[in-house]
Amino acid sequence: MNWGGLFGIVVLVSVLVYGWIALYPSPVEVAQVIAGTSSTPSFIATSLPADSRSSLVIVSVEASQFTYTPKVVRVKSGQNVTIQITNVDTVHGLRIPALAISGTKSVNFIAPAPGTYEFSCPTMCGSGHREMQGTLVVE
Ligand SMILES: [Cu+2]
Repeated sequence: MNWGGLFGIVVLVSVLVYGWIALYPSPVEVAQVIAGTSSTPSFIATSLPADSRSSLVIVSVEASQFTYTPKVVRVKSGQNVTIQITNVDTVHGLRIPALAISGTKSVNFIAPAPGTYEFSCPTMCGSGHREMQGTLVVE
């Protein structure tokens, strides 16, 4: 029997188990962070400045011939944004050329640097198709 090898394995397993218990987030912590109710998420690198952590934002936009409601969508830089598109009459969608994204039901993106980004309809939807424009304002 190699007692030195056995001792090494016991020490290694102990360190791994301790590390897992000490570092692994509990389901409650995960839920608090997802819900945004945790002020100090212990398992996220706490050295990150608060504003660099992306938060989930869902924005609803209605698309109809030939406009968007609302026509202006405001988000904050760094936010993880999903724009959900409700097509009222026919298939429209939303395209943001500056971000190289397009979708007919939803688009998801990390809000870029502050500024204004035009969006428009990616689907030929009728005579007023070219009028379907809006603005994403990133603050
Ligand atoms: Cu269109």
